Amino acid sequence: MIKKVDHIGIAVNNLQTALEFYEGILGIKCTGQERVEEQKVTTAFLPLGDTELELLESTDPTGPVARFIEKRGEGLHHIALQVDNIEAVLEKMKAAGVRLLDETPRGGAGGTKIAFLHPKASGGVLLELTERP
Ligand code: CMX
Repeated sequence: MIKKVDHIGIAVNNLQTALEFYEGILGIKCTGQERVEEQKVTTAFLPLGDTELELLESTDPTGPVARFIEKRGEGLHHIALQVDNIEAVLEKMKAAGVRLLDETPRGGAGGTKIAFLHPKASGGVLLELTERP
């Protein structure tokens, strides 16, 4: 059902400052940035091996990343798991009684379809399901 870790999301106050470390010091090349209105974030993608890091800067103080940073500070925000058929996976989870934040997929960066599970369902880690186009 799950193919691999698609990406790891890291909430940051400022993308440029974070990139000075991730690109400048670690040398992981950023291949693009995208503003995702629905999630109230701008993301920067840093492919790394078979997966990637996704830096997330909030574009709105009411958005999920802004609220996360306000409560917990910058840090690991979510792990995204890649699936082939997100609707089928969501149906299976619904049938199993898993607590979902999204019962139907939403639009994510790069034309992906995404859906989140509640962190209480998965050992305190916010999990995202991602289906790539
Ligand atoms: N990781 C782990 N736990 C988290 C969390 C996170 N990122 N965010 C919140 N929590 C925990 C809180 O600590 C809290 O736990 P306790 O009850 O033990 O204190 C619980 O989840 C509920 O959190 P809350 O603060 O009451 O609720 P919020 O209003 O902050 O909402 C969440 C939290 C996860 C439901 C909300 O952020 C959400 O719907 N997220 C999904 C969308 C999203 O995160 N989008 C940004 C990324 C977009 C992208 O990748 O493109």
